[in-house]
Amino acid sequence: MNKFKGAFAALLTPYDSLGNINHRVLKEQVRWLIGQGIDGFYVCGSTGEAFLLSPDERKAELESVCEANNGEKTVIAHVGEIATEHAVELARHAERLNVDAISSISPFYYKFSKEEIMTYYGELMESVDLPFFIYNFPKLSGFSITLDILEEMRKYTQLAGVKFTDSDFYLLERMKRAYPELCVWNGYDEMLLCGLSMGADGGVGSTYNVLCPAIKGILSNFEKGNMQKAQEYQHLVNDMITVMSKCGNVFSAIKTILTFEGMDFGGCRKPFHALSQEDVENIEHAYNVYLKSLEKMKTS
Ligand code: MN9
Repeated sequence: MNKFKGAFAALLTPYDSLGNINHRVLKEQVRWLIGQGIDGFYVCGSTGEAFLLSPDERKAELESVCEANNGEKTVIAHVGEIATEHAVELARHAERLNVDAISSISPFYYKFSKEEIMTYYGELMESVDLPFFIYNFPKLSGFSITLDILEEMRKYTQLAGVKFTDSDFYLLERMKRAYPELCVWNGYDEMLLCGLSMGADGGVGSTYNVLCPAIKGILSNFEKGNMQKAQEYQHLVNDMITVMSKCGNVFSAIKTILTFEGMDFGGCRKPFHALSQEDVENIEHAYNVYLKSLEKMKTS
């Protein structure tokens, strides 16, 4: 079994009433997701509010996840930062924790040249002895990984794949076609089935934290060639994502559902806004409908 195939939850960061990371809830979440059938964890990515955390908080978060996971599922540490040195420091820390892989968004905010970004990735890959996944998220990073870039980066044996958060599925297909040995993860949960159809090996997603059984339903039915059933699961997922997206902040919406499930995640760090009471009620209603539909689908 390839440990990089399947469904990986982009973990969220829970906070206590003082605004500090709530490690107890974080560990509970890891165990709960293992019970739900998750294949692994993507730690301190966009969903984990990486850029709203201090480097020490990111390290502590990864330590708690590894402790709760206890070597059972795949752990991928997102170590992306603007400064190469900072990312390298996080990568070395992740290596000491024996994670399965590291991953990084391209350095952002400043308009770094392609060469600067390639040097960043090269130095990061060479700093540790771990498989590496490029985090391609052009909409937020402003930088898109192309086939030429992949070709250049293949000189690093650490390069293991791409987390592909984009809806250019033609590019995803071209990547898998040219480099079948690279693992490509679909990044937009609402389009998981498109990504799989074009060759993705699985997905990393924020909504996997609360919709894991439906996500696994998409993956397993796709694998069996049962497209109709896979589509039905994608509809279930998307009905939820539509409601969650209306809240403005999907992460707070997911945290709200986890709080319904008994894990008090708090909100997101400021400047993110808290959800309105109306948003919370809409999410509660949609989640109850989702749970009922899921039960029905399991028995149909
Ligand atoms: O990690 C997530 N990306 C971002 C992937 O949120 C930036 C996705 O899981 C989305 O949250 C999800 C909802 O749009 O597809």
